[in-house]
Amino acid sequence: MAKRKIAPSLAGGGDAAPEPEMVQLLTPEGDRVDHPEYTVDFTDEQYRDLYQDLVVVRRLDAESTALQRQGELGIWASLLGQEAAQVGSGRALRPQDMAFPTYREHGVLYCRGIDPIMPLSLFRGVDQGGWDPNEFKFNMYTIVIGAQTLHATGYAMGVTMDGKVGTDDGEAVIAYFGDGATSQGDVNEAFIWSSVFNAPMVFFCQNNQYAISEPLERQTRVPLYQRAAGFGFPGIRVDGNDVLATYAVTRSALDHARHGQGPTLIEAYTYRMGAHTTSDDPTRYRIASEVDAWQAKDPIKRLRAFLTKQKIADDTFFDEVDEKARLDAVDLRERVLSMPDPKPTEFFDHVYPNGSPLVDEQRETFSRYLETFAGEAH
Ligand SMILES: Cc1ncc(C[n+]2csc(CCOP(=O)(O)OP(=O)(O)O)c2C)c(N)n1
Ligand SMILES: [Mg+2]
Repeated sequence: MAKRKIAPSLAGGGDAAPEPEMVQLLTPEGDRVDHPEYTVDFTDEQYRDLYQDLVVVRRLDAESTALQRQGELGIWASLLGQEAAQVGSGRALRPQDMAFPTYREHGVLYCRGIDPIMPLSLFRGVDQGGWDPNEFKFNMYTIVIGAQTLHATGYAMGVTMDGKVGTDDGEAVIAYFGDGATSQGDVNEAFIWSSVFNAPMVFFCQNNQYAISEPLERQTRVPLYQRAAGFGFPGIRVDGNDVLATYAVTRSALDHARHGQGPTLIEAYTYRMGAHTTSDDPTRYRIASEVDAWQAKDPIKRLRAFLTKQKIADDTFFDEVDEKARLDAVDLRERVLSMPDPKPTEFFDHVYPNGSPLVDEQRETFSRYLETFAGEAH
C-alpha cells in the first residue's frame, strides 16, 4: 500500500488553476492507494473479471469502429478511454437498479448482460435498436443530449411512489450523461426535480473533456461535480480511469439513493481517446501531446500492472483474456454482417402500436414511389 491517503488530481497539465482532488484507489502505475471514505474488497477472481470486462468492451468497441470504417455501420460512438468509468459504474449496479444511458454506454450495456450485438442493429440502420428495458434494467440509448436525465428522474420519482426505496433491497436509478450535457436545460431540470423530490438518483457524468469539438472550459467555470451543491445534493469527482474508485464511489451513491437519502452527482474524470463519433476528426481541435498525456493514465494498463504486481494474474491469464476478446469480436462481426436488411416500408409498422389511417396512407404513397424504381439496379 502506498503512503499517501488521497491521491492528487490527475488533471491534465497546463498552467490552469490546480484541479480539485478526486477519489482514486489505483494510480496510473498500478499501485493501490487508500481513501478515508471509499474502498473495495474484491476477491482475486473479481479483480480478474473486472480486467476481462475492460479488455472485452475495448475490443468490441474497436471492432465496431472497424465495421463502420468498412461501411458496415452508419456511425459509431466509441467508448475508447472510458472503459473504467463504464465498467466500474456498471458493475456497481445491483440487479434491481435501473440505468438510463446515452449513445456511448456500450460498456454499461455489457455489464447489464445485454448481448453487445443489440445496439449494432441501430447503428447499422436495420432497426431501431431494441431490447426490453425492463428485462435488463437498462433503458434505450438516447441521442438527444441530456433528455435521459429527465426520463430517469421521472422514473426514480415513480420508484419512490411505488415504495421501493428505504431498504437494502431498494431500487436506485442511474443516469449517464457527458460534460457537454451539463449545459442542457434538461439536465439542470433533472437536478432540481431529483433534489426537491429526494429521488433515488445517481447522476453519472463522464467528463471526457469534450462535447464533440467543444472543450470543457466552454461548459463551465467550476468543476462540474461542485454544481451539485447549488442544487442541494452531494457531488463528488472520481478518477474515471480507475475502475476500482469508480466502482466504490458509484456503489456508495447507489446505496445512498436506495436508502432514500436522495441524489448524488458523480463526475467521472476521464478522457475520450478516440473521435466523438466516426464522423469526427479530433486532430482538428486537440493536440497530440494532450492525448499522449492521457494515454499514460490508461485504465486497462493500470489494472494489468496492479494484477501483475500483486501476482493476482500472469501472462497466461492475460493471453486468455485477449483470445476471448478476439473471439467475441469475430462473433460480433459475423453477426453484424448477417443482419437481414429490413423492408423499406417496415418503419411505418412501428409508428403506432395499432396503426393509423394517416400512416397507412403514407405507407401506400411510399410503396408507389418505390415501385417507380422496379427493375432498376440500386
Ligand atoms: C439536444 C441535442 N443537441 C445537440 C445534439 C448534437 N450533439 C450530439 S453529441 C453532442 C455533444 C455531447 O457531448 P457530451 O455531453 O460531453 O457527451 P460525449 O459525446 O462527449 O460523451 C452534441 C452537441 C444532440 N444530439 N442533442
Ligand atoms: Mg463529453
